[in-house]
Amino acid sequence: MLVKGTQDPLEHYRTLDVLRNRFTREWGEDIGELPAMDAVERLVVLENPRLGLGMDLDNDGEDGGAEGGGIGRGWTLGRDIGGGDGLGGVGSVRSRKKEVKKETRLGLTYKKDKDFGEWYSEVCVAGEMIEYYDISGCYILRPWTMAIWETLQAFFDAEIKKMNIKNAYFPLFVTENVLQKEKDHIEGFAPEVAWVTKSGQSEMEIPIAIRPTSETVMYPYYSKWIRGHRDLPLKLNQWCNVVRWEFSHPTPFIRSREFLWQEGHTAFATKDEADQEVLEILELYRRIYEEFLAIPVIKGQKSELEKFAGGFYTTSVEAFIPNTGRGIQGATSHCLGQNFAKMFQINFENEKGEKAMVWQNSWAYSTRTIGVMVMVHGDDKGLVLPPRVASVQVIVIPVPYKDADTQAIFDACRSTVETLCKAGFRAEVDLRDNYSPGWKYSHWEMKGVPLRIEIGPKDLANNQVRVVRRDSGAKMDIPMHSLVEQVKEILSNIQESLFNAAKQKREACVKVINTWDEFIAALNNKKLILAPWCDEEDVEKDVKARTKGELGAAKTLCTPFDQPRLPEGTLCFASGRPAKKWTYWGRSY
Ligand code: 86X
Repeated sequence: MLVKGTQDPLEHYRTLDVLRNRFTREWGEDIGELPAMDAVERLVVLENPRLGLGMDLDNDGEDGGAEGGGIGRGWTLGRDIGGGDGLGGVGSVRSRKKEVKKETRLGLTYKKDKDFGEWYSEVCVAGEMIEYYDISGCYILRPWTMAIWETLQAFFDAEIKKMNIKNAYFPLFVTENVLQKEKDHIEGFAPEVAWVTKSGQSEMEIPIAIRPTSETVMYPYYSKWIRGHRDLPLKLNQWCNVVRWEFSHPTPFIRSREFLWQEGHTAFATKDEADQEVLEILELYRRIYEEFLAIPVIKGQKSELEKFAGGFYTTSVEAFIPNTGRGIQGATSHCLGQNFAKMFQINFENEKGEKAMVWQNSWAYSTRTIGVMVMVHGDDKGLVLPPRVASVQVIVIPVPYKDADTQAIFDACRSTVETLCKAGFRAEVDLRDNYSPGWKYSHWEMKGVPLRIEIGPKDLANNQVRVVRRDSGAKMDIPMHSLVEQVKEILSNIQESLFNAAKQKREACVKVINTWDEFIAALNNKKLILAPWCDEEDVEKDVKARTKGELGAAKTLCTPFDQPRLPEGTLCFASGRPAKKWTYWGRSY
């Protein structure tokens, strides 16, 4: 194999395992995705024992690791049998420059502010959160993702247990009959339902659906289990996956065909109890976003058009993505009223011995939370993880110079990690000897680790470490004796700074408007619009129709609970009728 512009004095790169995007010395021996991968602009494999044919690979970055698999990030398979000289000719000055730059850093191809969509996919993959799968809209959640999910899960699970909500697990499958039971609200969703119609080669007698949400799976049993007022409240939650076969553009975490979530389904004797729980759960969702993911959210109520059709009212936490100017629903907490109780006959005998219907709630948050985090905090170097959710909060990297006592540096690194772990931090050391310190810096920056500690000969001599913040790039030297206190301080400062920066960015996007012209101007400027509204359903439909286009229509995000004063006589921006409330509008995910 001949690689253009790649220095390979050790002759490591003998073979490129095309199927796995890995360089190997021998077939089957994996020596990793090397930093020099990006330096290869074009390579010709003259003989390949697996494929039999010679081939020509272009590293033009167009593939971007997106849809359809391909052979990996930035690589496309071309065919130019015998056409290349294996050296790719003499590169232009420009392309040589590019090679040098690419050789020294493993960076992202796309910029957040320039190509946001491509940047997002690339950062999810390069940060090792996600791997694309060969079914469109399905993604592998890698350990780096699952650790964050588990942190959010541990928090929420503990909080709902304090509320005496119990976990249960209901089946993945639902029969057509049962699914159709709530046909009014299923109607609109029907195209998204995935069905199992065969077992082996034989058609099944009755096809079964895969749950898109579990109302129809659970509520027949709520009807069975609830008899008298002493059976109430019934408060169950389940952690599971759901499948919605979406047709609009799939995006990792944000819109995937299968995702993980929790769904809570509760039943009460009174409306008051239900109302109170809706807000208690919504507050937990706010805390997930603001306290863990460092993302500011707006709590509010959904409009009639945007609420869960089967419910009574819907509350949500809404986040905002400044780069695309889109709102994104972060989580929802619904009061279902007695609608489902009617459909599924969930009745009970009250204290007076009369037959009554239960009041129900349902609420959910999903792995979408993690996508919002990537979008809000990530930068051109990769992921930026808030310390509270990062599975590695501190990465320690040895920096041995040529004549330095490598063993002593390694020992100092190990003991630093031990000190930090004992103090309750999540710290790791990267002692790999096949990567340079510089490569490791980029690698862990790409993965978004909040704090890096470098230990070199000078640090060793001075009994100090050098720390570098992922969020700001700020560097400082810390004496060993105050390591624990200072790391604690810096991590909590990073958590706070990330939230403040995100909040400031969002605030800069909020635009208060009063007229239709102002509304359109703000929409075109990617603003999060706060507008006085008459709260009429057909007015929202009209706004949707009038703003329809390539980017999608504008709609209400929520009516914030926190309402600014609405001066007497204020008119609706869209209808000119008297305004009833301030409502957030915008395009959304
Ligand atoms: C709406 C409503 C509700 C329990 C929640 O938001 C919280 C947790 N569920 C979910 N919804 C559907 O009901 C639905 C139904 C079908 Cl059949 C579907 F294919 C997709 C759906 N998407 C959302």
